[in-house]
Amino acid sequence: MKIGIVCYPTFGGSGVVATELGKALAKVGHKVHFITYRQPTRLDFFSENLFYHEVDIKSYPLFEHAPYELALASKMVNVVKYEQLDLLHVHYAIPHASAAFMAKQILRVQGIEIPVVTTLHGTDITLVGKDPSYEPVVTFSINQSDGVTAVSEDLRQATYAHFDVQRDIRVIPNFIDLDRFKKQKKEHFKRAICPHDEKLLVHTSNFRKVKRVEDVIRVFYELRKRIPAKLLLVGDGPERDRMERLCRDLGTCDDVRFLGKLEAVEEVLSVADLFIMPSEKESFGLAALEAMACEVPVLTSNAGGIPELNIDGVTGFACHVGDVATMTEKAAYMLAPENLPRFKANALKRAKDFDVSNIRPIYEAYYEETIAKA
Ligand code: GMT
Repeated sequence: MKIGIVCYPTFGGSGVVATELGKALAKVGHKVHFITYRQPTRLDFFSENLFYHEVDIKSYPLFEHAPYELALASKMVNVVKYEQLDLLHVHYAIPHASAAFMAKQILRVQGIEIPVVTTLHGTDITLVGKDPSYEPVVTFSINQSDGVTAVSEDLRQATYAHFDVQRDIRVIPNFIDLDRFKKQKKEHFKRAICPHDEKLLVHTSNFRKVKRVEDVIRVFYELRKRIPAKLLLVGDGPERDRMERLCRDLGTCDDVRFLGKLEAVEEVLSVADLFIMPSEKESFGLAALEAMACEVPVLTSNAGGIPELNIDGVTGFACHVGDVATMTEKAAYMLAPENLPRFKANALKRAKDFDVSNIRPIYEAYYEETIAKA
């Protein structure tokens, strides 16, 4: 197939899933055309089956905000027409699904039918999409898509709860490339961070409020009173300054390191004993899956679709949002020498269910089904 993929090219989970899916499809012979405003972060190599089309966003003094959606729709029209695409797969509803609808209408007038699949990722539904400033367009463009997928059953239900959507929504979960995300031998790195054999906790996120990084630091603060431990925080975002201040106030600076944005996150995960993700909302929790693939058990909240990934008491624990006391208890329990090996093994076993080789064929089958119906 010739597939167009539209996504945010940044570090965010939806962009990562879109890029990794495109790479996996290209590997088995599909021609994949990425249409984005910047080269996707994980697409920095050459492959005969991968193509990248940059959206030109023309600025003009009259525009306070350049009309990205129009530029994107125009680029979609041209790529579909000249590359003779079979299908457009847009990731994250805003504004990709409505831009795809516009492109579809323009192409129809020219006698070209292009099926559109929209994948809902999370905040496009649970946070931004349901805001009245976007809701009517999101509802309309989901209903106008030829196929709609959500990354968890919880997100599927949330979509029906918040929007007047009549379409069937197929659940296709996030996935992981186990060739890349696997425990690597990095003992020297572990010794440098934890010279006295302290337990190492890791958190990765975009440091937005919804990630509740404060809970990460508070759990760590409480845990450290009970066992020697260190904390690594990977990523950056609006909450980082406040979190650095919190660490100073709590006096944990010597044991906490902010690493900023890091591409090779699997290297850090390879030395972690526990991954922590106490999010307020999380449609799936790709970052937790990345940790599990590196044999790291996960301490999470039970928000959104997380419990569909993290099996409570088996691969980690999924606690109520904001329940720092229980999270601390569970962290101490998992890190105990008699428990940790079991949780690590379970985390890896569960991650294998989400290997890209299991999930890619589900997308391929869904594309074929959508093309046949359109
Ligand atoms: O987590 C974020 O803030 C980024 C966001 C995105 O769309 O880039 O992630 C969402 O999509 C990921 C991939 O499908 C999911 O694994 C994340 O759980 C989801 N985030 C939220 O729902 C908050």
